[in-house]
Amino acid sequence: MDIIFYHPTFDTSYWIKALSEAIPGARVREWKRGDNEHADYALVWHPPVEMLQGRNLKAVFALGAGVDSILSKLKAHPEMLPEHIPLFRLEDTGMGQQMQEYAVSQVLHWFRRFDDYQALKQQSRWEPLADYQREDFTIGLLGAGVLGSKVAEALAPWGFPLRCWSRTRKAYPGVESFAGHDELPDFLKGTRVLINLLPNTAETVGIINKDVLNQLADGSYLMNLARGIHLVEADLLSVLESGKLKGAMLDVYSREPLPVESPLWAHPRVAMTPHVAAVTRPAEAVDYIARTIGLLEQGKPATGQVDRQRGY
Ligand code: NDP
Ligand code: OXD
Repeated sequence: MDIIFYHPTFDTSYWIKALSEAIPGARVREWKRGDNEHADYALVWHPPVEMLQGRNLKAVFALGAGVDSILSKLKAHPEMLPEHIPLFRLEDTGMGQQMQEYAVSQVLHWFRRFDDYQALKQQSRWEPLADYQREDFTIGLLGAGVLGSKVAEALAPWGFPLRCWSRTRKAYPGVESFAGHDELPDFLKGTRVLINLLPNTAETVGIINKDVLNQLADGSYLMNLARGIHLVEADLLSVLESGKLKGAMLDVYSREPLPVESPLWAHPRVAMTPHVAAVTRPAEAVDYIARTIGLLEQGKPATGQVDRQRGY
């Protein structure tokens, strides 16, 4: 079995060695321009069109959870990957735990008013503040798939009211489920902390806008852990300005790296990380890919296949 690998930044030699060890009999090679030799599987991130085009692949694996970049390239170059070739993505593979750490630590930071105490410290002010109450701290998850459900699971023991919004209804214990566009207003009403874990699709672009943010509880918070394109950054700034929103924690941006001239850098109530909320963990990813290739080779069903019509 022949496997080609392409990632613009990963340590390719590590991956080739780990994949060769995990998949008995596999010949794994780094794909380089001009390589048109046979391949059964391709493992990719931001692949050049010629890497995939015209190959009779058994499957392609995206080396991340979001497949928006590959699907948008496919719109412009449908010949790159004909419909009959399945596209898989990484499901969890260690990202769930990282998202849990990120979300829980930031929710607790806001709940314990560490943002306010940090601001008071800047002014050398010793001022105990009133506690927030758990029942006033409803957490709403936009997106309740692999990562959203993991975050809900990690937040549950802390006793905050939890709700999620997705395309289809969920039955996660202790989480109120809202589904579809019609139920979005009810989901937003009373939500104090909005955590975004939606995929980037035609329906979700710009979904976190002024209209949506203004429907949240007063003094609310936003955590964007999914894609920058979900958030209208100018609307975030104006809703922070109005006082409706108290703070935001952003991991993803409309342009990455975030340009130095962005007003987000200097905003005192915007905290930021550089798209590191959950990174691909090589050992777990190799394990998942090896297991999935094993199932495909045996003609058995495997999870993680992207529905290209749905866009995620
Ligand atoms: P999943 O596909 O497992 O979950 C997506 C969720 O969004 C599902 O619950 C789905 O609903 C819901 N959804 C999709 N479209 C709509 C819609 N139009 N209306 C309402 N709900 C919708 O994805 P993951 O949880 O694995 O990942 C989520 C995203 O996180 C990725 O696409 C990626 O962009 C981002 N990500 C960011 C990282 C970072 O470091 N910042 C790292 C990894 C991922 P349903 O369940 O009904 O289908
Ligand atoms: C991903 C990401 O989608 O890193 O995996 O954002």
